[in-house]
Amino acid sequence: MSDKAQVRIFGTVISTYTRIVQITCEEAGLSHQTTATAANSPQNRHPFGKVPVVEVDALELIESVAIAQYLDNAHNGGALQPSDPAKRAVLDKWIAIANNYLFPLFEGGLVMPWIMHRVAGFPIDPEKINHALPQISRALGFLEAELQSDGAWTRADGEGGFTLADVFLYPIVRSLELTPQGEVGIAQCDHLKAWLDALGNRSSITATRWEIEN
Ligand SMILES: N[C@@H](CCC(=O)N[C@@H](CS)C(=O)NCC(=O)O)C(=O)O
Repeated sequence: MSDKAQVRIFGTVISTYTRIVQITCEEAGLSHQTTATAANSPQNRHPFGKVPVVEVDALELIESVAIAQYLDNAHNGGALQPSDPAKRAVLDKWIAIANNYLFPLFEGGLVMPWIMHRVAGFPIDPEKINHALPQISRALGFLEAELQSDGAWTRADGEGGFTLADVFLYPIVRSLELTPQGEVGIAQCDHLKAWLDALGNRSSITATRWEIEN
């Protein structure tokens, strides 16, 4: 597949999964353009009302795993994914953990309530936040413990290189850190904080920063 495609991304301005696709484009050296499209708008073509939707190489793609793998395979020589089956299983495990457990927990418990508060002035419901905190705290403890072992996503390629696991996990964990309670929780996890801070300087991450991070 030819290099240097133009990627058109349709997604909300502050969206974890839109950022995941943007980071993948940056890593692959692909130029990309995001058109603000609300998930619940009639313009959104995702059949389940999610963002992003992507146009690239005359394809219309949905679902961030499929999109990120396609961009990396077709335009980046698969550099973000190990080919060895055992290492591949570690990578896929971490992407699944990010999507199935961490994103719903962080997004519903803290990230969305705070975004709605900051952007649209919705009141914060302390009861709802307090209800989510023990589970979020357990999840952060799990990530911290994994980072202290060889099983973490940072070893997904067996060597500690940057992979699609980082691409998925960074925006999910970073959006939690942008909430007051998430910031406190992550500050107590030395390894997780160090990983976030180190990636915070990577060019694909700085190029896709949200305005609320500045
Ligand atoms: N499985 C989808 C998930 C996408 C997703 O949940 N996107 C969020 C924004 S980060 C969304 O569309 N939220 C709107 C909603 O759930 O109503 C993917 O991987 O692309």
